[in-house]
Amino acid sequence: MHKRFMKRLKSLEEHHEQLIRTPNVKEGLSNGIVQRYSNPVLTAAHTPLYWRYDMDASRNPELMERFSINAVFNAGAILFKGKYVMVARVEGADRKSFFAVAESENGIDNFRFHEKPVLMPSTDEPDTNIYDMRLVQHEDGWIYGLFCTERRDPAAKPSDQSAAVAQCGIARTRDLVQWERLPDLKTPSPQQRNVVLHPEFVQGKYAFYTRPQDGFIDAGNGGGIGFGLCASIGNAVITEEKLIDRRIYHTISEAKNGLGPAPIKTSKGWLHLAHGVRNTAAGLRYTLYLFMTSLQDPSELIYKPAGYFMAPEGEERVGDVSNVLFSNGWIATDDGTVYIYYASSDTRMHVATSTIDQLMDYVINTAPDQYTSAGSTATLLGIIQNNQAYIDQQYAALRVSNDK
Ligand code: M1P
Repeated sequence: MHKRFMKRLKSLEEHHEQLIRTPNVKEGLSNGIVQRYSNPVLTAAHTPLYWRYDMDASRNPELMERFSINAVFNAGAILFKGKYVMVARVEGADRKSFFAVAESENGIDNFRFHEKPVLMPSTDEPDTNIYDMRLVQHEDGWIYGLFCTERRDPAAKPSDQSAAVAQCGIARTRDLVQWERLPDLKTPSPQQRNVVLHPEFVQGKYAFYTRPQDGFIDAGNGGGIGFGLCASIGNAVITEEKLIDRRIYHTISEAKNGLGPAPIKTSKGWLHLAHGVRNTAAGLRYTLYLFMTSLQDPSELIYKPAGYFMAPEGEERVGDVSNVLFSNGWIATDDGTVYIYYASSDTRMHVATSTIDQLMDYVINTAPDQYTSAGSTATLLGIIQNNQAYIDQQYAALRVSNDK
């Protein structure tokens, strides 16, 4: 029996190591905005074997999983001590999520989880579920992790075991190991998800991007991505939320939207990555979009290209919640490279790369939404007109080759 156990353990270890060491290569022709890669960077199978299996042959003779992992997704990201670090949402087979740190030398592959998951302290009101951390190195010196804390709706009837209240949990750390939990953010909205801390003080205060919503799933009257200031992070209360990117009929974010990671400061403005959600006959569809706000006032929208810049493709389309791309982590390095960490279909993590210059060019020089078919056609006709010299040359070449 011991021999069988050891043989199985060796195979599991070999498969696991092979998975982690699989090199990632650039996938297909980039659209000039972002470059996708061939393999996911983190999956449930990347989690350490010693999390999932009891390695003692006498307690676990069949070497079966004792703690199954369902998915690894929606990771926050940060460059920490020269390493590309993700704090991933790891979801067990029991549906509870927790955070775990994984790091890589190059940001593209070879992500390996730290030995233990994060033991997040709770507030006086214990969390039922915590997920989707946004990491930010704030100018006050702390690394903050803002995340969603979910608890059963106290007003729900006993027959309703799915009604929940989502709020923004706040924790801070200096080493990504010890976390200090602060009181949850208070806002005028009954529910909050996708809250992000701005990396700099604004008017001497902590600045938050919010996503007010009436219900757990429905945004309801929550009009879009909001912005609010508060003097203290130890007792964070936002009394006024200003809408900076509202939901609009017949756009990619007509149902709801939410900010992804903390914005990146560029020479022309704050670069933001967000997700937009629209309804379809097949359910909700989540895509990613970019916009820019002013350096003087990060709540003032200055550029927003029409539509998405990334949508689910190929295997990204399928998972626990299909047709979803979600990103709450990106890293900009000193050489101008941007590593966009995104999850597909609430199941796995991927990376796409770009540069600050490319993303700024995309955001500044791509036409905004005109909100009608006629408006979109006019935008397209403008591009075709600008390309007239190229088109004439193409058709002239075609005529020559047809005449031969
Ligand atoms: O299932 C898709 C996403 O749904 C929620 O995001 P939002 O609040 O914007 O709708 C979150 O639960 C997120 O974790 C999840 O990926």
